[in-house]
Amino acid sequence: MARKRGTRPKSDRSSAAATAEPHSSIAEGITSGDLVDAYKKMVLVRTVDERIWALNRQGKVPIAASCQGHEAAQIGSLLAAQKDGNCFLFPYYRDLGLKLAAGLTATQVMLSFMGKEGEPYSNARQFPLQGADLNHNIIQISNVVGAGLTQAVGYALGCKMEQDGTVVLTYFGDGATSQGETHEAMNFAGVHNLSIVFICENNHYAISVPQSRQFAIEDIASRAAGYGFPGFVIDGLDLPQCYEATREAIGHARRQGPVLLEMKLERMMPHTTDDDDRRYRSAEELESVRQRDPVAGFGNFLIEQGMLSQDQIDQIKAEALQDVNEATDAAEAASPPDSATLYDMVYAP
Ligand SMILES: Cc1ncc(C[n+]2csc(CCOP(=O)(O)OP(=O)(O)O)c2C)c(N)n1
Ligand SMILES: [Mg+2]
Repeated sequence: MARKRGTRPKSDRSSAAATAEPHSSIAEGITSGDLVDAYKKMVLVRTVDERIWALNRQGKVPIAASCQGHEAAQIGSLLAAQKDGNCFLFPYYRDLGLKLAAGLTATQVMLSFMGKEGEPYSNARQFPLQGADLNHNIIQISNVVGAGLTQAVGYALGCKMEQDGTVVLTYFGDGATSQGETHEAMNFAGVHNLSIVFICENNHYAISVPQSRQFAIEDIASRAAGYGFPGFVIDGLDLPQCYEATREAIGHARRQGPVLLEMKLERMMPHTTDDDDRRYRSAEELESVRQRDPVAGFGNFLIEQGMLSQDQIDQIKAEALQDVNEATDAAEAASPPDSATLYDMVYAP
C-alpha cells in the first residue's frame, strides 16, 4: 500500500518539519475491518459529544469540552497505539474521543459528565474523565494547560529506566505550546532520548486567541528541530494519515527517540459549553469548518472505497443513537457517589 511522503520519521535528529500529503489512501498495517470499526467509533463519539452538549443546555451536565473536529486525530492515533500494544497515553481535556474509543462504554462517559457513581476516571471527584483509566493505559491528571507534557516525559523516563519498551504518547493543543512546560518537556525528552510521541492537536485557537496571536511561525512541527528530534505536519482530519503517522512515530520513538506530530484540524464547536465562539469566529469560517467534518469525510471515503454502503452508514448511526439514548437514561437514573465514600481514593483522610 502507498506510503505517504513525509509521514515517516527520519533518523536525522535535526530534521526540519515535513509536510504529509493532504489526502491519504489506505494506510499500512490496517485492514478494511479496522477502518470500518474506527468509523463506528467516530460515529459513536460524535453522537455522545452532541448529546453531552444538549444535556448541558438542559442543565444536566455542568461543563464539557467538545472533541468535534478532532475525532480523526484522536481515534487514528489511538488505533496505532492499540495495534502496537505497548503504549501509555497522556491525553488532555479535549480528548473525549480518544478516551471513549480506548474502551469505555457510552454509559460510563455519561456517568462521568453527569458526575455520577461509577465515573471511570475518579468516581466523579474530578472534571469529567480526569484522573486515570489504568485499564486502558491512560492518565490525565488535570486541566492545567501544558502540565500533561512534563508528567508524560517523567513517565517516559521511568519506562526508559525500567527498559520495558513502552512508548508514551502525549496530547496537547496549539495553545499549550506557548507554555514553558512544553519547552521543558520537549527539551528534556530530546536530551534523554526518551521514547515519546508528542501529538499536538492544532485547531488554530486557544479559546478565542487565534494561531496568528499565539506564535509567529507557520508550523509547530518546526520547533522539534530545536530539541534535536523530527517533527511532522499531519492532516488531522484524515484518519488513515493520523494512524500511519502515529504508527511510524511509535516505531521511531522506540528505536531512536522523540517525535513531534502536529495534527492540523478544526474545532467545530465553541471552546467549551461556557463559550460563545460567534464573538470571535465569523459565520463563514464556521461554515467552512463544518464542510470539512472529519466524520462525514471518512464516511464518504469508506463509501468511495467500497467498504461501506450508505445504508450501512445509516445503520451505524442508528445503532449509535440507540446506544447513546440508553446510556443517557442509565446515567440520569444513577446516583451521585455516596457521601460516605468522600474520603475514599485519597492518600490520607
Ligand atoms: C496553565 C493554564 N493557563 C490557562 C488555562 C485556561 N485555559 C484552559 S483551556 C485554554 C486554551 C488552550 O488551548 P489549546 O492548548 O489550543 O487547546 P484547545 O482547547 O484548543 O484544544 C486555556 C488558556 C489553563 N487551564 N491552564
Ligand atoms: Mg487549540
